[in-house]
Amino acid sequence: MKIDIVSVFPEYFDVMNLSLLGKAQEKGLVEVKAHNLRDWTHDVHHSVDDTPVGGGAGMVMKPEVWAECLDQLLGLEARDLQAGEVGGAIHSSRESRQAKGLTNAAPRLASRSADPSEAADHENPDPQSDQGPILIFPNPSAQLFTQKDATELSHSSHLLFGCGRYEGYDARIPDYYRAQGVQVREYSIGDYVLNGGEVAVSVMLEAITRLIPGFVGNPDSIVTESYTGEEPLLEYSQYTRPTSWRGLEVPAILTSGDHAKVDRYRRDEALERTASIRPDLVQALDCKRLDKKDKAK
Ligand code: 6GU
Repeated sequence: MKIDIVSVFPEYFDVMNLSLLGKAQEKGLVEVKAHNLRDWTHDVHHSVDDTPVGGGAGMVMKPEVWAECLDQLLGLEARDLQAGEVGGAIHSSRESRQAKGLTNAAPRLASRSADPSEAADHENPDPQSDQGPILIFPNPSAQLFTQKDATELSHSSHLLFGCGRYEGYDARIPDYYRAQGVQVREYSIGDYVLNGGEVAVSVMLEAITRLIPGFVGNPDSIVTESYTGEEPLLEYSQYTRPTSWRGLEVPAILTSGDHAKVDRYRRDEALERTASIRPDLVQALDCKRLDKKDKAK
């Protein structure tokens, strides 16, 4: 997987050479490259932002600088869109969302979508079908990044992250690249505000890359964990030896050697914990997947 990151603080990503991600780079599983957005400026001040049109506080990242950078990294020619290419308007956001439905799905280039069965499908990612680079913008006002997104993106061969700082980036940037047939995603990592996208990209990258086959030593360790699979529940509590420690005992069932009972105990604990801490996840469970003993709860 090729990973390009664009930021005004590319040094943030020096840590990508450490730990498991560093090992994965040595193994050739991933190749991470952080670029400095200011390398694509032409003025003496290397400015990347300007005041918001319509007024208000803060600064907004300029579209021209971003586009010169992204065109180069994506291998695209600059061009002016014709009226109608972005949901009936060159303007971003509300008009285009209303025209297309609020979605991260991109209109795909004809050359990339010759086979309609290969259409981008969040429900059923196909590791075999490579749909070209995916352009990802961290944005606190976007949809929430989830384990499902991480799983889908882990099958991609090229991810390009554009880190915004300050009050954000000109909303025409993602619209323009969608109209160019690029798959564009915008994600928030949670309901809180960070100073910029760098930390959010680090979080998303860690969630995505650890799912690449061969990245984690024991692949079993990532299939039972929280948020994973058909039925995302919080994980049950884990214990190790000694079974008796400072007056606290490991639940007796776990030392019984009865695997069916252990599985039942762990599932009950996961369900109870999830219902208490994340009732939204329990509500989202497919009732058909719950067994009779679950329903008795
Ligand atoms: Cl993606 N960016 C910023 N700046 N703040 C955030 C975020 C992203 N997700 C949550 N807060």
